[in-house]
Amino acid sequence: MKLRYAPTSPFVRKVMVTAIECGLDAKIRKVPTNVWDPHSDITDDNPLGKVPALITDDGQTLCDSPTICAYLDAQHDGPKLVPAGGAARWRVLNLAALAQGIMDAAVLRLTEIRARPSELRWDGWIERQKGKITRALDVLEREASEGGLEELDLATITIGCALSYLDFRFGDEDWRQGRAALAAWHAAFATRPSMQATVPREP
Ligand SMILES: N[C@@H](CCC(=O)N[C@@H](CS)C(=O)NCC(=O)O)C(=O)O
Repeated sequence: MKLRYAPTSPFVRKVMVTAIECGLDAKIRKVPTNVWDPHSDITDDNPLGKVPALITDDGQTLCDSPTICAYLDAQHDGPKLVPAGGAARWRVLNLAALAQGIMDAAVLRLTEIRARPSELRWDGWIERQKGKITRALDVLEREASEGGLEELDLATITIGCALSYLDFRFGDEDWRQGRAALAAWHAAFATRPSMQATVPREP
């Protein structure tokens, strides 16, 4: 398998952590990709021009990290990262979607701040994204305080990567303030070898 990746993307990190936790990391060749380079060939693999994109051994290209993670989860015989059915399945998928939403909002915020000319910056948009992050974090704090994040699954992987991304890009804003349970959960989760092996770095 081949993974088009960027070392700072939270979506890519989620895929890489998933690959490690599923024991598939050694089967994936990682191809560094700068999606913002106008000469990048990423659109040959992903028409959306985004990373991650996974090219499977049978030549399919998969885009969007939830799809890629679902594919990887289907390629191993160990405990599955998404329960096969019942209420547990929808809970994991929903929490994963919530954490994915934090990533989406954080990346949109960063793009607005970094990529858009300052005279065109839309502060209302930035505030809107911040609100999404704050409300989602409050839900996750409740989950953590009720012991709802104890399993290793797609939800906890996505939450761990989303929180670490906030530290990486918005480290001056203390998401831990008033969220002691989530902070403690994240501190423990971040020590997993899969998280340690994928710490984001500027290229
Ligand atoms: N929903 C996608 C989001 C992927 C995404 O937005 N990746 C960013 C990097 S963090 C990207 O490639 N952006 C380039 C663009 O939007 O053109 C996923 O979960 O994989």
